[in-house]
Amino acid sequence: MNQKFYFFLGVVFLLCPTLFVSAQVSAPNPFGPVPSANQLRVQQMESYAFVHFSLNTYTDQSWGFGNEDVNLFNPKDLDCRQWARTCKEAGMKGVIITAKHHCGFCLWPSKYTKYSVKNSPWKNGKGDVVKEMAAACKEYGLKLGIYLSPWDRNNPDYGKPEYITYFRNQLTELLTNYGPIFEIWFDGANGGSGYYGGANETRTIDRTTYYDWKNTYALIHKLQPNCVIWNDNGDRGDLRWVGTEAGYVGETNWSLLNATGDVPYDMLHYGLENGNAWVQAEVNTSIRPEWFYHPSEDTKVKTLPQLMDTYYNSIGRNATFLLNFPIMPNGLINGRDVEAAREFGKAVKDAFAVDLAQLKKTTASNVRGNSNQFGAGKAVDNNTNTYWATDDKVKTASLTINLGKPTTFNRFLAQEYIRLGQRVKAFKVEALVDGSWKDVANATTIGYKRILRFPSVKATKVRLTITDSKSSPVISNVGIYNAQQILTAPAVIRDQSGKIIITPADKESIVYYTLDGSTPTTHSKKYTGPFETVGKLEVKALASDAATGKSSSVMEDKFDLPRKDWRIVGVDDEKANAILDGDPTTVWHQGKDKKLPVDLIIDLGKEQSLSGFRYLPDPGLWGPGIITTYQFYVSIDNKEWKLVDEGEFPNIKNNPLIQIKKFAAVNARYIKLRALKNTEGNDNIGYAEVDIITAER
Ligand code: FUL
Repeated sequence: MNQKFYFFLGVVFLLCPTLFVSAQVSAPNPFGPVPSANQLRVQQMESYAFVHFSLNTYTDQSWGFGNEDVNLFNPKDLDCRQWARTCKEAGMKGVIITAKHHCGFCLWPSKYTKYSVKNSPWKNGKGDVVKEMAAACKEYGLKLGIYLSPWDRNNPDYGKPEYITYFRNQLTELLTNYGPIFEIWFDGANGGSGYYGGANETRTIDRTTYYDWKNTYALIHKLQPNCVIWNDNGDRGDLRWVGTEAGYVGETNWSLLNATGDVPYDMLHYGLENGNAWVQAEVNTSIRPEWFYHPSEDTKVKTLPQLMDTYYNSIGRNATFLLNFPIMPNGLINGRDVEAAREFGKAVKDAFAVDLAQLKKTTASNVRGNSNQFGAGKAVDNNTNTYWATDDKVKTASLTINLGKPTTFNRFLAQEYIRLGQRVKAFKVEALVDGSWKDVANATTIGYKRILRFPSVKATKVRLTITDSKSSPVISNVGIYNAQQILTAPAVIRDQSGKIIITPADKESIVYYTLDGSTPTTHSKKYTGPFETVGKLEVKALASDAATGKSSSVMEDKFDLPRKDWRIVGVDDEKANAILDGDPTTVWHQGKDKKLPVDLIIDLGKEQSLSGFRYLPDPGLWGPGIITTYQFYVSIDNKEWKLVDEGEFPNIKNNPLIQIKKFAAVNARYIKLRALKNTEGNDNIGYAEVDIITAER
């Protein structure tokens, strides 16, 4: 080699020392548990759908008892392609179908039971919904998942060892005949009353041991090596439930748990910072209040702001998002749900269409070994396989993105390179506004993805500072967005006296409403404050932004007679009126001295014709004292009581919705809601609201 060449090498060496150092810098070692390839694949899917369809669809129930007639199942227009199209338009990457819900009815012609589509009138018993779903998924490029309820209220062997063979036989059918399955879902509701082949009894099992999960998992791994397991039966799967079906996970969300031991609610919700197993969070919720289709919920389809909130509170908090679509008796998703899904898919796309940080000049307070390979630019290079990393000992560090000119934004997104573990414990975002740094947001964990929302800021630079981390931070992506504002529909309540109170989410917007069932517009009556009403009532309201003229979706609510003259009997606690104030967020719990059965007696002030009641439980996560088994009595004189209804509130623990129970019309002045059992197995009984349904005269 000649001298010139050595001279050239020397110059390069002097000018670009980092080039030479970088060759020797090794990547950070993984820290703590890391996701498996299957877990990572599902986390990267971000959102996927549920479809709930079974005999419940035809009986207007949430949980079937197991004795419902198979002849009810006869969808006239079943079209799994419509379901797949809807999921696709919502931006979902897969669909999990309720192949078998708790009632035991199978949507596929299982060889092992008569209780399936093969004995229904649909397609003369020749149909297979799972097969049609699998074909539709393939056509639309979606992955297929299976919900197979371990609890089977129809099977005569449920509770005996024989049922486990049956359960595994069904699992084998589903995991062999329908192509690749990305996720299998084992619901936690297990054991209790049921038909059980005619026994009509209550059967109790230990859900942690009865199913012999170890061998069931081995079967799944053998048949579908790429399938993840969701299991809420005290046994760890690949993903965890987040402790609520309301559509959010904790703001702090570790993808970790311990491999063994109990998982209390708070751990489901927040994960476990120092857990020894990777069990990522999956937020499951329905596009309507309930999982199965109920015509009464046609006006309760989640609005765009509600769906966007769920998006930010799941995907934006390091979880995957599982959104349910109930199927109607005709075999289709209702048009309102289709529209909501479409709007949602579009709004997410629009919000994240332009990443203002991408390829912008970015610097960092520390770069691993000063190597370009781990430089600040790797966080804005639109490639989540590369990352900004710091030296091993560094636990606080910052990254500054130069936007070049004053730029308006209201979202900040960050991602850790989780193949090396979840590390960040706390971080903040600041913006350089008119030459000085201003705090924009503070948060805790990042994980696979974290998105922060805040009021619009106009700044030239943005700084992410990791303020605390379990190990040196490894950030694969940072994004800055200016998402469109979406107006939220107002909340409507009717207080005890009968006053209607309408509250817009944004105090500056104007509310318009109607009381005659018509759809409100900006020409309808303007809301100027609470107003008195009498009798049964339907209120529809929207919020409108004066500046842009844009309107929210419409909030609709129906109210029975006002509860003006109602009085809670035998209770000397003013707070008890929370039950009657119309406000779903105020709650009251019976005193600690009470032992089950616990009664709530209400004097309605005068005799009325009653045909049902409503119970809204305390929606809180901690010790809400939700009633699961009840009796409902009425009386003319508060002495002689008549039992008019009794039973269970299905799935009320996971989904604490308003419960509506109807009975044959009866005259009464007093009502008594008797709690026989609660969700916590103790005597704590709480209520947000109790109301009656008066009979039409
Ligand atoms: C719950 C079930 O009991 C509901 O019916 C529904 O299937 C939901 C996804 O899981 O625990």
